[in-house]
Amino acid sequence: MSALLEQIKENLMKGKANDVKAGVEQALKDKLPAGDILNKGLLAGMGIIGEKFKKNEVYVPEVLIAARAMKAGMELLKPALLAAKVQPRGTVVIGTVKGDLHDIGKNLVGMMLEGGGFKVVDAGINVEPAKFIELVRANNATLIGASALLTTTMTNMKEIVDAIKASDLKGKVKVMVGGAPLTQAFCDEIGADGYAPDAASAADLAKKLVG
Ligand code: B1M
Repeated sequence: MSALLEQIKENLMKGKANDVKAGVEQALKDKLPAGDILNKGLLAGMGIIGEKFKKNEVYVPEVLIAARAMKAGMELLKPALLAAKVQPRGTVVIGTVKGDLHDIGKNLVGMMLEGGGFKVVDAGINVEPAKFIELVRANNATLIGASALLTTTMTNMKEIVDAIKASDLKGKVKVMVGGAPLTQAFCDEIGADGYAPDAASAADLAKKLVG
């Protein structure tokens, strides 16, 4: 692999946003393919951070800093990706469910999904099932990521699953759920398509479900 792409990957893992930007700038000047800069540089670094996060080798702050470096690199790379017609893996609408205002975990999930190559539409917090569906339709998304941090709001996830099943989106859009009080058993009980315990696993699961 190009030493420059390796450098971008390493700098992203260290969260050095300015160095990532400089690396991407240089790679574009050197006419490296935009897809390689994305996959072998930025996404490769974010993937390793995700694995380390799952194993508790790095924590939330390191992930946030790496994600910020990723964002800085992506801003420069976006025009080249569009020109090269590099497609995202898919579009995910993420949000915190109705009645719930916690968004730190949801934001982290969004960053890891972007780091995994997905386009992410962030519906925000306190999101009604109808809003999830509206955004899915508006963005041709194939996955909903619903987050809940309260035992009193996690039950609202079933409404999203039921609303999808009752609509013409049934079979076309999957629902992934997560948040501290959730379990795989709860996911099965409400008929969601998948549960992920943390942000890195959410990106892996999204790839399995629709990637
Ligand atoms: Co709240 N709160 N809070 N709170 N709060 C908890 C969740 C609580 C456990 C604290 C406690 O009592 N020990 C408790 C819930 C109890 C329960 O239901 N079992 C609680 C409560 C009770 C409340 C209020 C009701 C308090 C009150 O007003 N009486 C109130 C509710 C407001 C509402 O939502 N309607 C409330 C309010 C708040 C603040 C606004 C003050 C603030 C939120 C700020 C914000 O998010 N912008 C807040 C905070 C910060 C917390 C704690 C301290 C931290 C949550 C957090 O951000 N964790 C929390 C206690 C705790 O967890 N120690 C607590 C870090 C984050 C990275 O982790 O969100 O779990 P987490 O995300 C993880 C995974 O869960 C997973 O990936 C993430 C990263 O790996 N994940 C997904 C999350 N979403 C996912 C989606 C996926 C996949 C994985 O797929 C789509």
